[in-house]
Amino acid sequence: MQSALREKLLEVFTQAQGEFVSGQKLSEAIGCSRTAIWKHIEDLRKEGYELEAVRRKGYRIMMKPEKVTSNEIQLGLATKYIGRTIHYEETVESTQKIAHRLSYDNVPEGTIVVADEQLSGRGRLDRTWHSPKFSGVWMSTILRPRIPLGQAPGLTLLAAVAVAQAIEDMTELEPEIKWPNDILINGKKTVGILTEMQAESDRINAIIIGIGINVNQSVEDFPEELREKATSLRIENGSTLNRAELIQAVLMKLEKLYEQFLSNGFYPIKLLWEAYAISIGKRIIASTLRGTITGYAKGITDDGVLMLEDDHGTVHYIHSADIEIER
Ligand code: BTX
Repeated sequence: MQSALREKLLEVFTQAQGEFVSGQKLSEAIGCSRTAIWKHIEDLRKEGYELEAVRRKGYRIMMKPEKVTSNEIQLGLATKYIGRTIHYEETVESTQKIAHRLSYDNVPEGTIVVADEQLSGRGRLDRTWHSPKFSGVWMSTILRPRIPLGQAPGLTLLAAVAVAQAIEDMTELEPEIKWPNDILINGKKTVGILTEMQAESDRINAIIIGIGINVNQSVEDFPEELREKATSLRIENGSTLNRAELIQAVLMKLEKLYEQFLSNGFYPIKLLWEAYAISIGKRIIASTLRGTITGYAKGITDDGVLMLEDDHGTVHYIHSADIEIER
């Protein structure tokens, strides 16, 4: 929608203070047909505005979308460095992409990139991550740990624990983790985590943790092909959540676990992770870039690598795969 039209329309609704405005009045105020008004209303709905339409009365605004701007996130955020520098944009291609660029520009550790919408949110292996406007947490965090490369997988698992803990604190839900990076609620994918690394030879310059949380989407907000396997906190919890507060909770957990990781290694995090894990101790099918392996998921190593014992008793150490629990 042209932004001038959009602004005008919102202005009329704001002046009406929650009362109905007739289609006629709107079309006069904006200077376009009633059919065009209806189309603009639909566009506003897609942006997260809740508008009620009643025959003969017209339209009224019920709720404006809350944005997750830097101010909202920083107000009351009790972290030392994670989230102290925030790069916010309403709409981006991908927060990961921006975080990579900022990281090369040497922004401080703990800088986060947050958006209200991603046009090409990235999953693993160049898959896409559906990131509609105003309804989720789409965020990337830049960390600069001084650890050997081999310990990096632990950070993906650490991020999953941080998000699971934040969800537990803010809802009645019981998150479960499917190795390595999916958080499921009632068996459906609610969170995706993408960890990417900038390294030179064996020195880590940065680890960029991308977190996508489906927060306030309704079922219809998901594309058809995802409805069976994806869900949002709102769908499962029955109420909307304040996204800025959820981000704060995630950042606080993230910093606490990261500090623990830097001083005591991955082992304490591993224990926390195992308490949420649903894939360990089960027969699973792991699809890796080199092929599929079926077997028994024995556990994870002290660095966060999956140990899978195949039917010949050989243990495979899996760094990256999609796994499915065999039924
Ligand atoms: P993944 O490869 O494990 O998951 C991607 C797959 O999940 C897709 O192929 C699709 O089947 C499904 N999917 C896509 N969108 C959704 C969704 N909203 N909810 C549930 N399932 C979905 C997971 O990759 C890692 C995702 C990280 C996303 C964050 S958002 C902030 C940051 N910026 C960015 O571009 N990516 C990360």
